[in-house]
Amino acid sequence: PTPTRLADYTPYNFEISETRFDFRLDPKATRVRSLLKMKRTGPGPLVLDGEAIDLVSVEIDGRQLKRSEYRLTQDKLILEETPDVFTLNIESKCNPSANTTLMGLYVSGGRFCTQCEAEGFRRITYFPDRPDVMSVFTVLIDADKTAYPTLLANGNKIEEGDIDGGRHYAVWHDPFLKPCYLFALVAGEFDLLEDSFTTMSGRSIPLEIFVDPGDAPKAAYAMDSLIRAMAWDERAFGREYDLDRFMIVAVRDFNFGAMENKGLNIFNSSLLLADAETATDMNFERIESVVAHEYFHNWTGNRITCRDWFQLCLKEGFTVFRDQEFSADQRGAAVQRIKDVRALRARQFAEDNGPLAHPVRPTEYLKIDNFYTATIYEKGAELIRMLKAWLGEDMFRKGSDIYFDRLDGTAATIEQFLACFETASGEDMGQFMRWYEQAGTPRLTVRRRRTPTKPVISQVVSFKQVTPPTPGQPKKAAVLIPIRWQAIGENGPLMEPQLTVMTTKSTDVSYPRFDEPHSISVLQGFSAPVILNSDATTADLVRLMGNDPDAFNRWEAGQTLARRLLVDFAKALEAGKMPKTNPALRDYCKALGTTLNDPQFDNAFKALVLTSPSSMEVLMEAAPIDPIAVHEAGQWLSRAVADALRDDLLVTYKAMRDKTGVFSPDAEAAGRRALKSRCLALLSARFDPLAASLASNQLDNATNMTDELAALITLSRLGGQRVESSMEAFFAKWKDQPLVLDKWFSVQSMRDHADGIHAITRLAETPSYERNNPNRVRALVGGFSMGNTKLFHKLDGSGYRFFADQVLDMDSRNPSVAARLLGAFEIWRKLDPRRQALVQAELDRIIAAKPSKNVLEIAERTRG
Ligand code: B3K
Ligand code: ZN
Repeated sequence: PTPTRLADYTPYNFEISETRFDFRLDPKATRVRSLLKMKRTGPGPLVLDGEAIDLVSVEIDGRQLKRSEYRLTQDKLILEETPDVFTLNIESKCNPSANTTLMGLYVSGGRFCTQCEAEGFRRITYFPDRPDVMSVFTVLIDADKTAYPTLLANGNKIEEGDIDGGRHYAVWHDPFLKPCYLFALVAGEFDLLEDSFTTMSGRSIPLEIFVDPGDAPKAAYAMDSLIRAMAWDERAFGREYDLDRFMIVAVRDFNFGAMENKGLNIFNSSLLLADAETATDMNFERIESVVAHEYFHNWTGNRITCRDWFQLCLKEGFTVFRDQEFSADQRGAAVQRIKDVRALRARQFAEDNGPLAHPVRPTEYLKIDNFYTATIYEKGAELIRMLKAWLGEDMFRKGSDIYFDRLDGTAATIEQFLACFETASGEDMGQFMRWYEQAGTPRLTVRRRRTPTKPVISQVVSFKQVTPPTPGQPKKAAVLIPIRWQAIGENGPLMEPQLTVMTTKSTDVSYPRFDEPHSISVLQGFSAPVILNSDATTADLVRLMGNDPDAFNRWEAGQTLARRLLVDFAKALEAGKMPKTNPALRDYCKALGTTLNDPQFDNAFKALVLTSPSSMEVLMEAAPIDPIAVHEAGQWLSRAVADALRDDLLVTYKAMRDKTGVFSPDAEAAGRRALKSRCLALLSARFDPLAASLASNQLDNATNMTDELAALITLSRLGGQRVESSMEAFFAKWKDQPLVLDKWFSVQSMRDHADGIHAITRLAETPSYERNNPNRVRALVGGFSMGNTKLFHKLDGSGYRFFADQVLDMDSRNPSVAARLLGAFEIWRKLDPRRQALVQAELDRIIAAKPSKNVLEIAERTRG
């Protein structure tokens, strides 16, 4: 297969001034008629995309074309000759009930829904399926009235009525120009949750969330989040909602989280439905941020869209940045930043330092579905954050205002985006653009130069940057790195925070002499997405943990200490030695205790300080290494912390118990539960009866899913008698709640079962395992590959084999989900040689099985 290349971009040779679709819905044979008013803007044939659909007829200006007048290939409809201005009518058929790819029009739980981004519209009817072809859509839906009482599409409903044969219809009109990837259609029986929002100009917008019958109360938190997001976007970016209504629909079968279709967002029900009994605090948090994310796309994505899919980060990076800022505003900036950076390190750094590394704006792809990556989303968001750090708050806002003003109604590029900030600030964006073009995580080394006189005083901080080679990019140039830093003494900061904008490979900055011992807090707030290599000593890091006014770096200092310990432990364990207690470990535990007992810090922050770096971070730093040694190093560190702080952890655990008896999903209450769970998890690392009895009690008395699941996970780690019966009881209690059953599958998939892979295989064979449902498959196969270190990486290769089988099995039905699962192999070069050989064999087997383009692209790039 030949890749699509950014360098080959050419504008489409037609404009579509009007687009009408007429859907006659039938699960097995849906008929789609289109009417397109075409105007030629360039030479060449008319080429339309179409995939897995049947063409019935083509007409130009009312005349049906003979078979010899058009060409039909696997995925194109080509008309060599057309007038310059004409009306095109096409009729086609598709089979939504047989569509297991969940792209295009499909059926979920007896309801019709669509997913068109990136290239799903071509599975609905023949059309130029590319984001730079924008048009005004009018959509008529006609369906059986009893089975499909609700008929929805984008925009405003302009007509509805009954037709013969028990059918009815609705006509929807979206006045805003949009590409077809933002098209949506939904039909079925739903319950409705309604509210409204009054915009900054005083328009009252009805808000409607459509869910499966009975689920309406579970949409309350999503509604509340939506209203807060709408108000925030007005405040923070001056963005007002534009249509007359805003709708969200929840569906159970969905390839990813959610989709920002104009005026009609479609959500995976796992990111929309929540209540205390069935959802964890993490679920609530994700719902808040994804509801906001999709809503924010209305301006960053819909009003201004992407010229081509290489510009995906234009909408995704900016929108992730916006949702992160929203969450920071709602839940506390430091805690939010820490969580975002943890995720960035575990996922994006792993991607950027492995075989799948690609620039934030890639230059070629086989399947664009494979590029909805942590790099495009999360690193893309980091670039916007750096832009803001560099230009300052006011210039950043000025630039974004120019962007919304200048490019509204267009399909834009990264260059056009940056030009707005250039206009606002007068700064040259040339070097900043490298961040979009160069893959790989820059290494930033910081060294203090000390004067030879006593007392030892640093006057100069030297920074050096290097970006290692990535596939296809051997040489890297220096990037612009905004570095926030500050000197910190025994009693707090000795100077104002500084911003150094580094533009060269190395730079020195000096600061006044201080006569007291001090440390340098570098990259405050994580001001750039780089890997920091610092010469900070244990004493420096302990000082920063206690005194850095930047809460992020207080946390970061603890992480750096822990990371060093974990790397040492992992290497020792791999060599068959027991890790040794050492002064650094004692200092680390002591500093954790100080933070834990300091009343000025909030509980959510303390929970994060007590969480050590992810195994992924340690694996990357210690590579190549036995992943089980990394896993055990983590357990070993937890145990050391728990031994040192046992009493404090127990006191805190008890103090964090809820005394109100009323569940609230807010940040404060969630922070208490997070700290409580963290204490329980640490205590359980001692494998003593205390933790087991705490967990058992918590499980028996839990009144919310956060506590219930935390207890279940703790028991499942402890093993022993209670696990099997608890797992069975949990299953029996929740078997009718699919979102909770997903949690059960994921806990099961991560257990270190006594009979190894057989237990996992059995799970995949239980009747409640739905092989066509992405949430269920992600719970089992994703949970296993990302969360079951011992069984996935077992040296007999059984884990890798099972995983590859599951990927291939899924690929036969749903290539985009299968390809995403396969991402679990991206770290294979970081493993020890024996495991590398095992994974390589599985990758070869996958490639030899002639998989879908999606899986082939990931397998081949991973294989290298
Ligand atoms: N834009 C969609 C993602 C579509 C993924 C297509 N493979 C959701 C989002 O980022 O908001
Ligand atoms: Zn998005």
